[in-house]
Amino acid sequence: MKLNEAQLKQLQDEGWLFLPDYFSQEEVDILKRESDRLFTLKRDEIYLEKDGTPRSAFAVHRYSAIFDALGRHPRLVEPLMQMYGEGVYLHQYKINAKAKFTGDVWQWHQDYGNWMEKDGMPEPKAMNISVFLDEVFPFNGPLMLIPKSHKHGVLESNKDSATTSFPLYTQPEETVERLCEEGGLMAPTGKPGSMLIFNGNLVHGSSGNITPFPRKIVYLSLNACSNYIRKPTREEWLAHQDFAPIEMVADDAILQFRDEAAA
Ligand SMILES: O=C(O)CCC(=O)C(=O)O
Repeated sequence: MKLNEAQLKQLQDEGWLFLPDYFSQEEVDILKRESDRLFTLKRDEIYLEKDGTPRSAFAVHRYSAIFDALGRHPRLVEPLMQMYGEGVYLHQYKINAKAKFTGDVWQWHQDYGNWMEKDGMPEPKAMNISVFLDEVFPFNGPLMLIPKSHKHGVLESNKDSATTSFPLYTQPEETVERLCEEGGLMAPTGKPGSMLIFNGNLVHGSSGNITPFPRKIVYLSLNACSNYIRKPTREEWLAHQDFAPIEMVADDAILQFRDEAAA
């Protein structure tokens, strides 16, 4: 799937693009069921909240054929190839599960600042493309984005790295305040199957979830192949080192798993 001129302009100017109903309910049901299964596994790539509820499952293409297919899906891969004019590879791939009642915050940060400093990514030629697995409401810890903040490039960050998740360089409160005065703040909400793309330099974060509505989002961080990381310092599941261009699957690839998902 290719983006049209207006969508490309929105991404360039605002740093994000939201497309509701991008995957069908049947596709989402297959993905959701599989994500529930993955969070029962005990693996180093699966992180839990303090109380043991699911937090993030990284590198899901390595242990799930269904998520491998999603990571090669043309509706996710083609827009990024279109933007960069070359093949892209998976830099990071995760499902973030913000559990009902206890789902914790993600501090304000820029992804590219982390990819540059921790992984040695030369240029901001990488973006996040995500799919909602649950309905995202204004109240169950939606991802919040500061529009236009990507235009500032890599911002000075807090280097202490301690967060409620894996170590990340975060943004100081005064920077967030200034950027929000300039660009406002928005949180895309919508049905399962909605898709969100956002620039690697866009400042984002999310608050806790004290509602009875869980909020699972899948994130692919796709990097242009020529922009492969030069100095990886983190666990491989946080910054992959298979720099070969993604080989795409057919558009109906998720639906091929319908019988498996029903079993
Ligand atoms: O899922 C969220 O709310 C935020 C996730 C995020 O920013 C990250 O994993 O880098």
